[in-house]
Amino acid sequence: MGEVKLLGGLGFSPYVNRVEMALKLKGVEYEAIAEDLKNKSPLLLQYNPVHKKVPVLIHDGKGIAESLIIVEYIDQVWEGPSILPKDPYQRAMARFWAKFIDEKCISATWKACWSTGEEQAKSKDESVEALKFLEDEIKGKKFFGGDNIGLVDIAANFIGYWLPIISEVKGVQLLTEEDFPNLWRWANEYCSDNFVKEILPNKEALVARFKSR
Ligand SMILES: N[C@@H](CCC(=O)N[C@@H](CS)C(=O)NCC(=O)O)C(=O)O
Repeated sequence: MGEVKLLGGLGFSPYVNRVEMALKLKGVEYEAIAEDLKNKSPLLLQYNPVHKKVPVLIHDGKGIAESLIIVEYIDQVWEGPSILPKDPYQRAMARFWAKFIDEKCISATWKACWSTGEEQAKSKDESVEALKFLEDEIKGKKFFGGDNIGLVDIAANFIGYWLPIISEVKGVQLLTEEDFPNLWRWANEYCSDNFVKEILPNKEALVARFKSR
């Protein structure tokens, strides 16, 4: 198995949560290393000099950055439940939706919560447009990965857990049961999973953090 360390593993980050979830699913033991993003450690700068962001996985002294790439690495290196589908087409589709979530959903919904005025209105429209695609994609399925949690579920953890909390703190209505019943059901299903519950940050702590921003 080798020595596994997760940089950023003791903070609040939906991206770090993705890696924690993949490690949990595979049953990989690891050391979580805290990172102060306001005063980045020499270890972070050494292992992720390009982006200087967490998460970074350090496996036997080799560093891997970017959460989705780390999740794929974990899936390939360790035995256990598959995170990506084996079928090449389904695999490509999973990557497509994970990329879509990163590029279209997270930034738009984040901006919709934290901006004001015209920028907020524009981001809200973009968020609704993007979330509608996910609403269609999850229809009739328990998880994006089918019966089990897969890459897209892990990628979408921000939508399932963090977004409803931030929306509540900021009083912005985005992912409502009325507008997105399938996505709403998925979010509840995902957050009720035993592994997911173990890695998600405590809600009260997250609320306090966002209130103090
Ligand atoms: N695309 C990256 C995003 C990671 C990211 O944005 N991490 C944040 C913490 S949530 C970070 O390290 N921010 C520090 C900075 O931007 O300087 C990934 O998927 O890993």
